[in-house]
This record gives sequence, C-alpha cells and structure tokens, in this order.
Amino acid sequence: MSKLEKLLEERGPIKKIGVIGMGYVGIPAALLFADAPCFDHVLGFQRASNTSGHKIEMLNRGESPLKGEEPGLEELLQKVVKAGKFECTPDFSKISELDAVTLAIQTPFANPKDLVPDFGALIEGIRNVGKYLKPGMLVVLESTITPGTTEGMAKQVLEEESGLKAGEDFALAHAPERVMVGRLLRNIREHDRIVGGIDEASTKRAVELYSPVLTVGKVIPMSATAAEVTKTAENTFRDLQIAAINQLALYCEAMGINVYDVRTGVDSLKGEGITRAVLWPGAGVGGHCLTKDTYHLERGVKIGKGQLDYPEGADSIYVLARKINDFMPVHMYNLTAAALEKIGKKVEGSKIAMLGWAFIRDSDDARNTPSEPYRDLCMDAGAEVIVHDPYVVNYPGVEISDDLEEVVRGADAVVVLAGHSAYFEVKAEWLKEICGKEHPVIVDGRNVVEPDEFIGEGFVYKGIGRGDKNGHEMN
Ligand code: SAJ
Repeated sequence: MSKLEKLLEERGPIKKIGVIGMGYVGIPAALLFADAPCFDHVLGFQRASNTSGHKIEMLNRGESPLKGEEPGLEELLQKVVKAGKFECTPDFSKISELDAVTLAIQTPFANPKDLVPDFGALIEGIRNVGKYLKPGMLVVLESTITPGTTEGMAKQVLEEESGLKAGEDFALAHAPERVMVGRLLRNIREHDRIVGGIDEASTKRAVELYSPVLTVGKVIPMSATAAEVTKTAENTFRDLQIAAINQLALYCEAMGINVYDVRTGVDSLKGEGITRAVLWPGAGVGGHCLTKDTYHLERGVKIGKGQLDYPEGADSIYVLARKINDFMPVHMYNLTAAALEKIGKKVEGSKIAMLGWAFIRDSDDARNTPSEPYRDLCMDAGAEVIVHDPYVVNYPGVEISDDLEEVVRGADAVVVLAGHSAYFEVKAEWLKEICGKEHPVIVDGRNVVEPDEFIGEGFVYKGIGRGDKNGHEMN
C-alpha cells in the first residue's frame, strides 16, 4: 500500500468538502455535495472581493446569486442551508479542516486575439488551497484547463505552497464540469462524469467524491491529462462538426444548391456506426466553450512531452475549423455587400438592421457573439448599424433595442444573425412596409425566413447555404 493510500485509509471516508469559486459551476456542485447523506458538511469559498463578495451573505441567506432560471437550485440551497450542511465563507484557512476541496474558477482568455488563457484567478485559488493543505486531503480541479495543467502547474503550485508531495501526501485529480446554464443541477446529476487522477489512488478518491451526486450519470475514470483532453476535445469536436457543415454551406452556395436539402440527405444515412453528425450551418460560432477549448487542446499538445507526428506544414483541422467558423460573420458581411450591390447600393451609407446579438438562440448570453465581428465590418465600411435583440439588454459599446419595428424602420438591409424564435414570425409584407424601400435586402444567417415569400415581396434575398436562391431574379 502506498504512503497516500495509507493516509487516505487513516483519514477514512470523505465527510467534509470545500468548493472554491461560487459561480455557475461551484454553487450547484457544492449544493449537491451538501445534499448527499454520506457527506457531513460543505463550505463554499468566495473571496470577499467587491465584485463577488455580496454572494457570501446571499448564499448564507438561502438566496441564489446566479441570474436566469435554474430549476430547483434555490430550493436546494435553502434546504441545505437550513439543514446546516452548507455555508459560504471568505475564510480560506478553514480548508485545513476538510477532506476534499474542488476548484471551480473560470479560465477566460485574457485577450481573445492572442488566445493565451488567463489562469490568474485559478492560480490564486490553487495557492490558497496549497497554503492550508493537509496530508490525506484530495484536491480536484473542475475548471476547463489546458491539458497538462493538473500534472504541471497545479501540482507544482500546491507542492510549493504546502511543502507536501502530490501522489504521496495528498491526492490530486481533474473532473471537468459539463454544465450548461439553465440546467446546472440536472447536468451534474445526469451527465457521465469524467474523473482523472494523477495516479490510481487519486482517481479512486475522486471517484468516491463524485459518485454520490450522480443519479443517471456514471463516473468514467481515467488519468488527469486524459480528463483534460476529453473536456477540451468534446467541444473541439462540436466546433469541428459545425465547421464541416459551414464549409459545405459555402460550397453549396458556390454550386447553386440548397445546403438544407443536402443536409437532409446526408443525415438520412442512419444506423450503427454509419450515422453522420450533421449539425447546422449559420452566421458563426460564439459562446465561452467552443471558441476557446480548441486552443486549450492545441496548447496542450504543444506543451506536451512527446513529439507530435503530423503532416508537414499542415494546419491542425481543429484550428482550421475555428477559422471557418470565424469566417462565417465575414461571409455574412460579403452576402450583405453583394445584395446591396444588386440594387446599386454600397455598404457605405446604408442602414443595416441586425437581428440578434446573443450568441445562441433564445438566450441573453452574448459572450464571443459572432454578431460583434459582423457589426465591426459594417461599421468599418461606413454603414449605419442598428441592433435588435429581444433578450440581450446591454453590451459594452453597443446600443441594443428590443423594439423590432423601431430597429428595421427605414433599413436598407435586414440581417438575421441569431435564430431567436421571434424572427421566424416576421412577415415579408410587414417588413417591406416598415423598411419603406422598393427592394430591401434580407440576409438570413440562421435559416429563419422562407426565401420565396421575401423574393416575391421584392426583397433581395441572400441566405447561408442557399445557392439555389441567392442568384434570384428581382421581383
Ligand atoms: N451552432 C451552430 N450550428 C450548430 C450548433 C451550434 O452554428 O449546429 C453555434 C451556435 O449558434 C452558437 C455556438 O455554435 O453560436 C455554440 O453553440 P452550442 O450549442 O455549442 O452552445 P454552447 O456554446 O453553450 O455549448 C455548450 C457546451 N457545453 C459545455 O461546455 C458544458 C457544449 O459542450 C454542449 O454540447 C452544448 O452546450 C450543448 O449541446 O448545448
């Protein structure tokens, strides 16, 4: 039996748990640990900073600081607070009383352009854990991190701060979060949970921590680095699948056919092992997952120990997928310019009404929205741009209105960038009247309008993947 296994056996089953970072990952995780009968007590750690310190009192009052609907979350919070099983504190020294500590601290990109992640907050959290680490404890990283971080930077910082040795004095693992806003508790309970330790004993201890909170989901044990690659790869693959259909949409436009017919055709090939993951073409890919996880994976293979054997001078298909997805807002701009040109207008001086600022349909989340680069291109070309979104209220530097009529009034071009349900209801006749132009332009980036209805009303129509309609005669 190793030194660590002896220490874990002496300590006995996990009873007291700490979660660092009271955000949309840490809060549901802490509450589910607190609700598990086999655990005695959970501490949620939150820095008393002026931006997030208010969460401490809110949580201890049984109030959720998370915005948006989270089914069951506030009731669960009140239940565990009342039962005295959960408490939020800024006092990190209490870490030394615990059996296990998880870190759920976000790892944004400092500057999306250079794609170097900002691990600052995570490193501070790891340092705090190291300062109060005791032999026989388990440390788990839940944040999305570059593969190699758990066995690399995290292990290093914990050992420096504690003077203890990972894998001998304490257990260390990575268990990536897979939660989506709006279904946090359900995701944690029902998704399978990837759990990767730096060694067998660490993996086993982490499995003991996560098993009690799973209802439908199962634990999938592996190494820490394999867990880091799994998390980044699952989003990289989704981004790649989206890029594959985006590229096909561009091909269909060039070949004068309807990408949605082709999509239906390809998707019809079903059955074991032959199904194709055909997703949906669109105006671009936004959000905080797919836009960054590819670069975490790419960085991971670069800092990895081994030698990568890869076709000489070829781009990684994953990075190429990012480039294709990031080209889609540019393509939307090119479609807009081509449509305006068809009626003898330039982007410069035209009034462009953008429908949709959120990065995803029927949501107020606008992180890394493809609408932003599209708007920048139009503004740089001298257009007057007005933005509509029914959910996004404000965004730095961008005025957004939820009054559709006001936004499209007098517009030369109406451009759909998000697939919000409201946009499927817009009628060609109504829109033509409000635009007040003989031949307004409509550019559809999310397949929300019926081309013939708008062409019939005298619109110049352009749609992503609609090679069968984009060259239509004017009415
Ligand atoms: N998009 C397309 N075509 C598609 C699907 C998405 O253009 O067929 C675009 C969306 O418009 C959006 C972006 O891609 O701009 C991302 O969409 P998403 O549905 O992937 O939503 P995300 O970014 O919230 O992804 C999250 C991820 N979950 C976690 O990281 C825990 C992802 O792994 C999930 O697969 C995804 O939710 C989901 O399936 O809901």
